Amino acid sequence: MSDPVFGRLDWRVTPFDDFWRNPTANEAVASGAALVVILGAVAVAWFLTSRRLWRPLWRDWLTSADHKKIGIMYVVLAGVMFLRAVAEGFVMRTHQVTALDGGFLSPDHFAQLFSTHGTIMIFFVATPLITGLINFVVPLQIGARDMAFPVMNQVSLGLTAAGAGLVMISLVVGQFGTGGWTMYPPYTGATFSPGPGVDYWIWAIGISGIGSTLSGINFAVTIYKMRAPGVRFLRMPMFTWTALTTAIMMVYAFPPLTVSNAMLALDRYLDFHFFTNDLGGNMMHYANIFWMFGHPEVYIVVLPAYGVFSEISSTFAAKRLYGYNSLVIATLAIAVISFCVWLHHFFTMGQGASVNAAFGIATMIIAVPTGVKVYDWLATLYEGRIRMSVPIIYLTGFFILFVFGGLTGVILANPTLDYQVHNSQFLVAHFHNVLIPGTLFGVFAGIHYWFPKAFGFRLDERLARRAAYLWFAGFCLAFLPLYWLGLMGMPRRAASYENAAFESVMWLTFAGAVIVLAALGTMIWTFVASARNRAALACPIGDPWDGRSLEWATAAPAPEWNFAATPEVEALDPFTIEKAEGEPYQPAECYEDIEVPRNTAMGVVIGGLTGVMGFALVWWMWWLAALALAGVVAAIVARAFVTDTHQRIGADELRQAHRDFLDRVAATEPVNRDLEMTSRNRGRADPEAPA
Ligand SMILES: [Cu+2]
Repeated sequence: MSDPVFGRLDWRVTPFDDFWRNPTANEAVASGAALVVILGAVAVAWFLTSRRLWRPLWRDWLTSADHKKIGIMYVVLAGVMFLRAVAEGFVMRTHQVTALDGGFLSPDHFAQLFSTHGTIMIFFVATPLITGLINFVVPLQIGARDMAFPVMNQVSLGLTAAGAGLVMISLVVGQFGTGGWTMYPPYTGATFSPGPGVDYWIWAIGISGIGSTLSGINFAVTIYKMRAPGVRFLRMPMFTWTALTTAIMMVYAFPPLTVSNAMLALDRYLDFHFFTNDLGGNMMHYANIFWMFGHPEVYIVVLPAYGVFSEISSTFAAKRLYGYNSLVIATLAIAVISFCVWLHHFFTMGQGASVNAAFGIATMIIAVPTGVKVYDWLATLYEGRIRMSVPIIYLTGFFILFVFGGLTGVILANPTLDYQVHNSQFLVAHFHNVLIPGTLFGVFAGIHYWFPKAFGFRLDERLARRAAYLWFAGFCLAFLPLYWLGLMGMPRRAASYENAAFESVMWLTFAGAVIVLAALGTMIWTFVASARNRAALACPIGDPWDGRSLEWATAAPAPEWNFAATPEVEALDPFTIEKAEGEPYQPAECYEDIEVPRNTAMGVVIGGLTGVMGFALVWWMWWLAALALAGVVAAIVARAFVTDTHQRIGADELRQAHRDFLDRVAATEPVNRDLEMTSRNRGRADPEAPA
């Protein structure tokens, strides 16, 4: 029986209590991690208070409905979660070098680590990173002022943050599930996992998954309805194309996740039997529904990275993107095929040879449009005047590593071979080998590329290069040996092993993990050092790389309204054409009054209340959950009565602001690409003739 007020929550659920009673290394790691979360929260609160930053944080960021700020907040949230997930990866590797016949972590703790690591990396790092990039970039690229639904955009962020918050709280109060990031029943049903761990996963994923569905709707409607005059579909920049495709995929892929999640919750809370092995249930249903989300999710996070690679290959080679139409078709083909292959995640679960063969072939077919893309990028770079800037270094690393990851995917797509290596380290090697170069390197390239647009200064090139090389080296050492371990027969997810031959390879991957930490440290230092040196790195005119699409035509950071007057577009690469014709930075013929959304606390309110609701449901505090849910409904109803939602900005103010900007442009010396990395680059590019 649980307590009517506190449910099953009591003082013995913290790791500190376990450490008090049983002070081993395992408990010390758990308590240490919990302490880091608490001290981190205290340090942030102290920092904000001592610098009097609460008010600006609330006014300029948390309540803002500006897509650029929401995009940046998504990336910051993902960055915080990234630190935790990388640290967990490092702890796991440290454990594995000691894991011959044991290891310093308990098997249960190790299982929690790989469950949170995977959950965080997929749902709270990769997904918010690409959501953030799309949020920031797409309205600028299509000449829009904001998203179609700015307040819903804020609510999506709030829901994502609520999910992330629940995963963080699980570190201090109770513990997380041990069923991996996929949380397969029946193991994660109430019989075998009675504690709160799986429930943390259910509510974190359920709440943030709804946020992602809403984001998908928002992006798709924005791209359909908000394009500036002349931005036809086949004039949209490639990043916008991949964003549109990803948005549609989000709308179709996240609901199955919500459904499998809700069914698992019904099994656990109300004793349903969807996924049990008795009373008519069958866990195969879970695998089916979950992977209808799970496989497309890979492409939801990879496609926008492909979009970034398309943008940077043409910008830094100063050439038109080669094979634009084929890239569009390949993007759409990947999106469609990715929904037809989910079954390759359970080849070994007994669905018969012909079904396996069909899904194996469908999986291999994805290599064709992906190959088209790689060739198009190479052809774009071919004979271009390439600048080996940081984004291009990440692109090069991607070329080298991703082809290998893709090829091992084709190997795994063959069911007969999959029978040999499934659930081995080979698989761990494969998916890190596609997701790190494919998604992470793509997002890193995108962050370096658009950073000046977001903050008005460039990142320190020398430090950023060092981080990029360290990422490449660390990745190779940390993950490529896992292929070998898998072929030697080392299973994944196992907390210990008996084969002494694994140990030396584990030391190798541990060295890789150390280099990855160094890469992460260098990356953080790049942000800090660049911010300190921002006067020398400033590029307020907004076009530091001789960019080609609309977002580079506006100031950096872009004004709240993005464009003083709605741009008109006549071709692909409109800004390059304007520069080639010698007429960039022209005053508009007429300026009109515009409306921008007013600040609102909806995102914080809905995010906060759903977070409380999730926490209450995890701990069976039914009254609190009901209260929080009622609060969500009340907030939505109350919002419907607000009529004063927009704020008018007059044409005169826009004309004046634009004129000031154009004066600054005229007073700025244009720099050519040889001087791009010097402090003379103030963001006015001296354009190269377009190829
Ligand atoms: Cu898959």
